[in-house]
Amino acid sequence: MTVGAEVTLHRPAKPGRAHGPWSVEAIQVLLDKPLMDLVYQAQTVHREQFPEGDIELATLLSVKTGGCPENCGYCPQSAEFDTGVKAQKLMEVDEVLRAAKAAQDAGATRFCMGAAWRAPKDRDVEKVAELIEAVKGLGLQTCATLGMLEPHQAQALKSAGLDYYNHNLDTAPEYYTDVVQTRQYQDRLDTLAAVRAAGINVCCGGIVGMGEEPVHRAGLIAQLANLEPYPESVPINSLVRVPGTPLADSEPIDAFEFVRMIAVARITMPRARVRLSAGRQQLGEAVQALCFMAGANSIFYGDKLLVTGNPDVEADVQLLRKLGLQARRTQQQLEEPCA
Ligand code: SAM
Ligand code: DTB
Ligand code: SF4
Repeated sequence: MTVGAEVTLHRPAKPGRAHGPWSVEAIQVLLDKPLMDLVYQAQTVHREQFPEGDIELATLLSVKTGGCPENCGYCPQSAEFDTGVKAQKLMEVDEVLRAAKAAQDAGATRFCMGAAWRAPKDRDVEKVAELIEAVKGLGLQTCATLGMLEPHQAQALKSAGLDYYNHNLDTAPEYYTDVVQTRQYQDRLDTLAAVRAAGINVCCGGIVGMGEEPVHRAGLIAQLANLEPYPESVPINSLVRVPGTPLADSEPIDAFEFVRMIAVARITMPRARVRLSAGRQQLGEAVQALCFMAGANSIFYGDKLLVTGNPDVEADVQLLRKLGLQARRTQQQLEEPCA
């Protein structure tokens, strides 16, 4: 079932070593493969790189909601769009800690704090540093997504114990200005460089289903896979179409096209946690199973993403059980004697 002449696209991974460069054309060749061949190739890479086969459960919390000055066309938190999201100020440490503890009790190992900022001020970073220290103290991995960062701000977050910084490239450079006009692609790359230089793990991915062409999906993967080194975490989001946002009426992409994006992310970034991210409510269980087959090994876990819904915790626990998949455990959990 293989297509024509096989291009040598899968290079065996050496953890910690950068891959690439990947051309957009080579990625398009992968995306266009017969689905079963592509998923088989991705699953082969996945098994080589993640023999334990576990699924990371990461819980999101919007610690500062709405009123954002940016105009990202997909986002319900932009002040420019009438989406019904009420702006709220930064949450207090004890409230965040309660949410983090509940997430941990439910089985999450990573806790991601999101803020609807274009770029935090230094005093915002100081407050988020307190949140990070508190959450880290529980034994959870910490992740934050706060908008654009200056190098000294990234350093401050690293000193507070931040494990991951999420900052998405969202789409290909050629399609970016169709989606966001208040910042440039290069701004995103600059923040990613500051995060990397501070020694924080990079979580960077994108969104599909925003009206982009297939070449833009290939272009996004090329950008991600050619980062030196490629991100440790790669969220692939399916657009959550929120009424009031400019992209609310986008044509949803075919579910198999979404699976293809997961597979190609796995093949081109073999050691990354590929995150089956926003949009799972619309995907259904069978497509999610196919995404795990294609190499996804992280999900957002909890009844809410930032401001929109996510599958119920109970439904996710059942899904993993039905598929015979284990949730990732922390070092601490692995060391605990079985009850
Ligand atoms: N303000 C920060 C920023 O833009 O980097 C952090 C929060 S922002 C909500 C985090 C990411 O969520 C965005 O980069 C985008 O990729 C994703 N996102 C936002 N709205 C979405 C939607 N409706 N559907 C899918 N993903 C979305
Ligand atoms: C990511 O790539 N997806 C998450 C997380 N990183 C921060 C956010 C998804 C947001 C979906 C719409 C919402 O609830 O605001
Ligand atoms: Fe603001 Fe981030 Fe939403 Fe863009 S994605 S409007 S920067 S919160």
